[in-house]
Amino acid sequence: MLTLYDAARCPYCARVRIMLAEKHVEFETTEIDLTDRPAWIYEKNSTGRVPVIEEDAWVLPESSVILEYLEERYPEPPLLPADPGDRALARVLIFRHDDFTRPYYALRREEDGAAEAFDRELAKLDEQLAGRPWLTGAAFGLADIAYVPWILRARDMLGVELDRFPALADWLERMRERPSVVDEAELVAAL
Ligand SMILES: N[C@@H](CCC(=O)N[C@@H](CS)C(=O)NCC(=O)O)C(=O)O
Repeated sequence: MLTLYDAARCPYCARVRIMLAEKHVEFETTEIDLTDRPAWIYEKNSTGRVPVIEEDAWVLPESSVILEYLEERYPEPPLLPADPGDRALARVLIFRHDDFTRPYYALRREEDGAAEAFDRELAKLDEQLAGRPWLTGAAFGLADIAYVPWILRARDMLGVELDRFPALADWLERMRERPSVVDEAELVAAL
C-alpha cells in the first residue's frame, strides 16, 4: 500500500492527491502538522517538506517528480500526451511553475504589486488555454494537475476573480467533470 505524507492545506500535496485519484491508486495518508512537524519527517525528506510518498520503505519527495513517477508506475490512464513534442510542452509548464507560484505567495503575504504580478501569470495561462482545452494539450493531464491546486486556492482563499480570464474560467468549469478535482475543491472550501 502506498502512503502519502500529506497536509490538507498544501497545494503540492494536492497535486499528488489528484494524481492518485486519477490513476485509481489505493493509498493511505499520514497527515503532517506543518506548524509542528515531527522530527522523523526529515528522515523521509531532508527538507522536511510534504508531499512524500512511500512504498515498501522506498520514499520519494518533490511533487513534480512524484507526478512523473506515478505516470510511469501506473501508466493507465495516461496523463501525458502520446506525442513527444506535446509531452515536452506540458513539462515546460511544470518546469516554469515557480514563476507562477512566486506572485501567488507574494499575494498571500499581501506584498505590494503582487496582485498585478499574479494577474500577469493568470493571463499567461488564459492565453495558453485560449488555444487548447487543457494545459497538457488535447486532454487533461499532468500540467493541469500541477496548476489547479493554486487556482482553487487563489479563487477561494485569496478572493481572486477568475472571470476576468475567460479561457481559464472555462477550464476550471470543465474540471467539475473530474471527481478528483471536485474532491479537492471541496477540501479547499472547508479549509
Ligand atoms: N518543492 C516541493 C515543495 C513542497 C512544499 O513546499 N511543501 C510545503 C507545504 S505546502 C511544506 O512542506 N512546507 C514546510 C516547510 O517549508 O518547512 C514539492 O514540490 O513537493
